[in-house]
Amino acid sequence: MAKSAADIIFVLNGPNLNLLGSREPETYGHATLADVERLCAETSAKFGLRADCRQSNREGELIDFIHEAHAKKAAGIVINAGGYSHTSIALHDALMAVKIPTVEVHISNIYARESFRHHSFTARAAFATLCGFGIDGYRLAINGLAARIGVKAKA
Ligand code: CA2
Repeated sequence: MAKSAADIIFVLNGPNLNLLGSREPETYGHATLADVERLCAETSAKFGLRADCRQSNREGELIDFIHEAHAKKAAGIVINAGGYSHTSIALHDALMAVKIPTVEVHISNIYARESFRHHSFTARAAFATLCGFGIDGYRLAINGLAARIGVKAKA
């Protein structure tokens, strides 16, 4: 049966995350964005959820995705806004406006890196943040999101 709107989780990746697996493996590992999206699809499916995965290098397009998540009555958002996490009040405002349970993910441990990465505007709009787990952070985020919205793993 087709999934209802409330079964959708939006997984949003921001600028430069399309480069995953091709550069800076010491910081971001060897997995590609396609690997991340596969992991999110598989993890979501365990809960009977569907991951709608998007990536953009443009702030406004990421805001449009957040609005679309609202329009489609998405059950949750997992977001790695990349560098925009540290700069974008507009992304923070979009997340606050839609009131969708949100988890922020960072592949690297942003607190073990440069001080300009230690603050995240988007984290203020999320109920939880994960960083430093590599791409496994996305799996953990979906597990945490499912628990938060009261969805149990299917037998
Ligand atoms: O650790 C993360 O997931 C970050 O959100 C990644 C952002 C960075 O600006 C944040 O501070 C932390 C950068 C994404 C760049 O991704 C690349 C992946 C591979 C090669 C080069 C860049």
